[in-house]
Amino acid sequence: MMREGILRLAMQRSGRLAEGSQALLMQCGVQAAAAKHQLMVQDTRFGMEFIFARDDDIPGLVEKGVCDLGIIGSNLMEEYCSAPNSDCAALNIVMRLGFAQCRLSMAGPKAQDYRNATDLSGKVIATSYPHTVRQFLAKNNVHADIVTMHGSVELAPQMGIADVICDLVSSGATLKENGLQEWLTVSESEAILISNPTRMDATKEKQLARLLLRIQGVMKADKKKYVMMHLERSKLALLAEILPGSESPTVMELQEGSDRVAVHVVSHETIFWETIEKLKAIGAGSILVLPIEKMIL
Ligand code: PRT
Ligand code: ZN
Repeated sequence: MMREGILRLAMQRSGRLAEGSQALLMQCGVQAAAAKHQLMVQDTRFGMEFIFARDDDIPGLVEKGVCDLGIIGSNLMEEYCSAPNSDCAALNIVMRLGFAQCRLSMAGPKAQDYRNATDLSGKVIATSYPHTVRQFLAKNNVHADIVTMHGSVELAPQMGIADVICDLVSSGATLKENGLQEWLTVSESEAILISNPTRMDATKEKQLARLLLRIQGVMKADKKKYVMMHLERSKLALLAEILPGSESPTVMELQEGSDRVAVHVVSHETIFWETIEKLKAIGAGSILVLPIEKMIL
């Protein structure tokens, strides 16, 4: 079914992807904010529609063409595509979005000593990602049992349901609190934008290109900073080492006509206090570090 009309994106209603998705779209100048119980909203000015759903439903909505785009974690895409009957070929990863980073990892009680995938042999693994785990075991030629749980997976070893768990980890605090130790990363994950290209007409493709240009602009600008300072001309060569990406700074004479010049540069990395200290050490002064909102190259 080719759905006519406005480009429609499915995003998580609430949870770990919701805030990042909202923030990204807002930075793109697209209004996707909804009232508390609203499940659909339109930005008529930009020309896009947003559906708020549980993340688990988003790959299916995009695959069936109910929505043209979706924002999910790449872990969910992996799970969806590992399931026996999914038509994953219809889904396309349009862009990695860089937020909601985490990893799907094996973890076990601290006292036990797990190291490699082969240590899973004959064990019981509790997880919310059974298809991904099944594929991982097959790839490593290991036979183990899988118990599917939809939450509180960390409790499984304590409750005697499983020997190990395979769950998402970001800071590691939850594992620690439950006496578990991470010992093997199955896959890394971040938020991704997915589409179903077979369901999109030329008008929607054009609209998607507009959105992508904005997302790229926001993401490029994200870590970058605009740095301004005064510096002795003879020290300019040292800048590139301290500020990566500052190969071609804009250099301007100062009105008082000294050896010092005004330097403007886009730094490709976050400016930490250590970086400022290094700039001070080569004699830089009047240092200003400004955020960059958009960057279109
Ligand atoms: O209601 P809905 O079905 O939409 O939400 P959900 O409960 O299924 O998902 P949610 O909001 O928890 O996660 C959505 C997505 O966020 C996941 O699919 C991942 O792509 C991403 N993400 C990033 C995470 C985490 N980080 C994360 N830490 N998802 C879950 N966790 C959980 C993890 O399961 C564990 O319980 O957080 C706990 C561990 O966190 P740390 O920081 O203690 O290690
Ligand atoms: Zn979910």
